[in-house]
Amino acid sequence: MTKHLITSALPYVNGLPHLGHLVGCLLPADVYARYLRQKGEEVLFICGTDEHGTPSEVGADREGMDVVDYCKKYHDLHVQMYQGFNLSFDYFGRTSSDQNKEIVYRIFKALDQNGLITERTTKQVYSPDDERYLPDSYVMGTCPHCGYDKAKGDQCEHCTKVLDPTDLIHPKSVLSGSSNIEIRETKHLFLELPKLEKELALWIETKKGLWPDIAYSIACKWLKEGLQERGITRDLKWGFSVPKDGFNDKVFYVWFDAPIGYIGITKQWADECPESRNWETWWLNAPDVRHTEFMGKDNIPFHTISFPATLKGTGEEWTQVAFLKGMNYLNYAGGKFSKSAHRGVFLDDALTEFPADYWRYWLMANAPESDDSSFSFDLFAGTVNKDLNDVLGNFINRVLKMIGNNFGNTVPSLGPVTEEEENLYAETDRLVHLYGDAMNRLEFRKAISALRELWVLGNNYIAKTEPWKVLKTNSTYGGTILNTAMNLILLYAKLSAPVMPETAAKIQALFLTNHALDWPTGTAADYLKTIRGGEPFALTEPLFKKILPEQVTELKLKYKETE
Ligand code: B3M
Ligand code: ZN
Repeated sequence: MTKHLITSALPYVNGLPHLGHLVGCLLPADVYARYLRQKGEEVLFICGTDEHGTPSEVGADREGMDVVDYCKKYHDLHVQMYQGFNLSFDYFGRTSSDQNKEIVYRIFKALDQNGLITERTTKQVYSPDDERYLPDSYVMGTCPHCGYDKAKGDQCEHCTKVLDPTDLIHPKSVLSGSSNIEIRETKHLFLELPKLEKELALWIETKKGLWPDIAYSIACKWLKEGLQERGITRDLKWGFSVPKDGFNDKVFYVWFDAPIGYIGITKQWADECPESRNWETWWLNAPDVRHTEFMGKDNIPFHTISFPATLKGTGEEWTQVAFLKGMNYLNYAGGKFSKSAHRGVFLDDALTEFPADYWRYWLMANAPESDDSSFSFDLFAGTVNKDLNDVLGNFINRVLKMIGNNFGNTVPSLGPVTEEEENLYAETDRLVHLYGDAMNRLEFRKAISALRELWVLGNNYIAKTEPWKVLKTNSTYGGTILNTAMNLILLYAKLSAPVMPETAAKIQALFLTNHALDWPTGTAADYLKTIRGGEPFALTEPLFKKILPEQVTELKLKYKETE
C-alpha cells in the first residue's frame, strides 16, 4: 500500500511567519495530511526550521546573541505559532540537527565519489565595511536578465532566475548599504549539474500532465536554458563545515543542506522512537512512498532541479518528489508584510484576534493557487460572516433549537423518507465526490467551494421542507427532517475537519454518542442515517461570532491596512 510522505517547505528560522507563509505551504500541507489520515492512509508529515545561512548570523549579531541560542529561540517561537494553528506535523525539526549533518555528509561524499563535485576558484563579494563576505541574498543590485533593480544575489524575485552575487549590476551590501564592494578570489566546491542534466530531463519529462503547470513549466524553463555548475559551499561560520581537505573552514550553502533537511528531520523523528520508526523506509529504496511537497513558487527551481539532481547524483534510490504543489503569493492589501513596520498579519497576532479556524478557513477558501491572491480585513470579515456564521453556524443553531424545542435533547427518529430526502441524498453524493476529487488533486479552492455548497444544501433543504410547519401536523415527518438535518451536521463535521479541526471537534462533542470524524463511506442514503433516533445531544453556544464593521475598521488601523 502507498505510504504518504508530506513535506512543507522549511521556513527560515530568522523570519517570523505571517499569513503568506501559512497559506504558501504549511497550511495546505496540513489540510492534505489531515484529509489523507481521515481516509485511513498512512501519512508522515515532516517540516522544520531552515536555520543556516547569513540571515541567521546577521540576526544573531543584531540581537547580541550566539547564533546557536538565537536559532533555538526562534525555532521555539515557530513551534508555538504552528501549535496555535493546529498544524499536525508528525515531526517539526531543524536543519541544524546532528541527524541532518549526518545525511548531508553522506550525500556529499557519494556525490564526490561519483565525480560530481569539482573545485573552482570563484570571485566572491567582500565588503570591507561589513568585514565579511557577502554571499547570496546580502548583495543587492540590478538583475542582468530582466533589469529589476532590487534583485538579490541568489535569485531575482522578479524573473525567478537564479543568480550569483557577482552577476549583479551595481552591487551593494544589504547590511550597510555600502557600495564599497571588493571582489576576492576564493576556492569553492561545485555540483556538476550539467553531468546530471540528461537524466534529470528524462525524469522531468515523466511529470508532464502529472505536476501542476507552475511546477512543470518552471522545471522545463530551467532545463531549456541549460544547467550550470552550482556552488555548494560558502565562506561563513554558521553551517555544516565541509568535510574535505582544504575546505574545512567553509560551510555548505544553505540551499544544499535545507532540502536534505526533509530527510534529516525524518531521521530526527525516527531517532525519538527507534524501536518503531525507521527513516530509511521513507527515503531509501522505498517505491511504496509517495512524496508530496508544498512550497511557494520561488522555491520550485530548487525542488525540481537542484535537490532531485543532488539525490540522483548519489547513485542511490532516494525517494523523489511525486507531486509538487507550488503556490503563488498571498499579498496584503496594505503592502508588503513587515514585522518591524507592524504591517500585515503575523501568526502570533492573528491568534490574538480570532480563533485559528477562522484564518484556516479563509486562507484555504482563498488560497493563491492559480494566481496571487490578496488578504484584506473586509474580505476576511465578509467570508467569516457569510460562510461560517450565516451558512454553517446558522444551520446548526436552527436545527438544534428546533429539536430542543420539540423533542428535548434527543434526536428524533427517521421515519419513511420522501422525494425531498432522495433528492438531498443525490445532491450530497455529488458534492461529496466533488470535494473528495478536488482534495485528491490538491485543488483546495474547489474543495472548499464544494464544502460550502454542501452547507448551503442543508439550509435549502430546511427552507424547502419547513420542519417548523410540518411538526404541527405530522410529527413523524417533522422528526425525519430533523434527523436528516442532524446527520448533515455530522457530515459537515467530518468534511470540515481537515480545514477546521477545532470546529469539527466542537460539533463532534454535540453528539454524546461517540461518532468518529472519519471519511463517510457508502452513499449519502447510508451515511445520512448514521445518527439514530433517541441519541442524546448537548446544546451548545453558537460556533462562530460575526465580525462587526467597527472591528474591521480597528483591525485595518492596527495592522496598517489602508485602502
Ligand atoms: N527556507 C525558503 C522559504 O522559506 C526556504 C525553503 C527551504 S525548503 C527546503 O521560502
Ligand atoms: Zn530578473
